Amino acid sequence: MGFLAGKRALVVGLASQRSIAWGIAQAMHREGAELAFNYQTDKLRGRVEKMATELGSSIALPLDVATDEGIDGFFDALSGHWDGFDILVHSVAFAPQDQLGGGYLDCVTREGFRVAHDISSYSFAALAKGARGLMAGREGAMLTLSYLGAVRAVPNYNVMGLAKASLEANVRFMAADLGPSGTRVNAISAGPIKTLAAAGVGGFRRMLHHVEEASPLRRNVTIENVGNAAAFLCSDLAAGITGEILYVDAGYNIVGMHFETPDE
Ligand code: NAD
Ligand code: 0WE
Repeated sequence: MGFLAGKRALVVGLASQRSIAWGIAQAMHREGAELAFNYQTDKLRGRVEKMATELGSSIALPLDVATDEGIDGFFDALSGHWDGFDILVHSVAFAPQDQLGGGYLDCVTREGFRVAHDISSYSFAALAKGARGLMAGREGAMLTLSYLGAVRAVPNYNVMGLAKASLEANVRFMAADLGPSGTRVNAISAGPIKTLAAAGVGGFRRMLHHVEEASPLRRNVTIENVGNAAAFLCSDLAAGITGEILYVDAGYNIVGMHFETPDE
């Protein structure tokens, strides 16, 4: 029996077969969880419904996290399918394109800052507010996805780094708030992976190459690597872990300096 047998997981942020959310959903399905999904736009509906079906789920509902009405309507609709659930996965980030290429101060604007923080950080708390009732009284878990730019200055990541720093603080405040109700809250800080969100980013291939050279494991991570860690963190195997940021990055974040090994 899988280590998520009997658990229901809502996965927010599935867009394609390359999505980190897809790696997470596959691992959770393999371990016996029942799944529900959202799709952000009507354009994504068909694709998300098909992927849901592949994992034995018939629940795919519209949700754009930009408005409270959207979030309220989503949980109303979800409660027609489920009387409660155990796991919330938040795999959502967005900043306007003009925020992500060039020097930080040249790029950052009041509106860019607002949107990045709203969609990439506040939305996690907003979903938790909506999910709270349905998740209460269980040994539940919430999980979000962060990136190293939260704690280091990474070229071009710019205001998204500030939004991820806010998201990581959100994890700690939510963990402290929800712990007494039995809900754990954690994040995975993933290494770079070529997904749709990474597709529009200039120089992404160079970043992947750099991680391959400099990380202790001398490789990039996969959505399967992230998915397995996510399934663990959201399972009772991780019952003692909350408020944590777990790096799934082939060890890249621990390196202070790197020399080529002789055969490289
Ligand atoms: P992705 O494009 O597959 O997923 C991003 C998702 O965000 C999409 O499903 C999109 O629909 C959703 N989204 C954006 N704005 C939304 C809104 N207003 N309402 C609802 N949904 C919205 O890309 P991904 O790389 O799988 O990203 C998932 C998460 O992983 C993000 O938080 C990202 O910051 C994080 N992350 C990605 C990487 C990477 O290199 N790909 C590394 C570390 C962390
Ligand atoms: O969090 C992310 C990507 C988030 C993201 C990506 C886009 C591209 C398209 C947020 N908003 C947008 N808006 C768009 O219009 N990652 C961790 C992947 C990523 O993105 C980078 C990176 C890495 C890594 C951008 C610059 C530098 C590094």
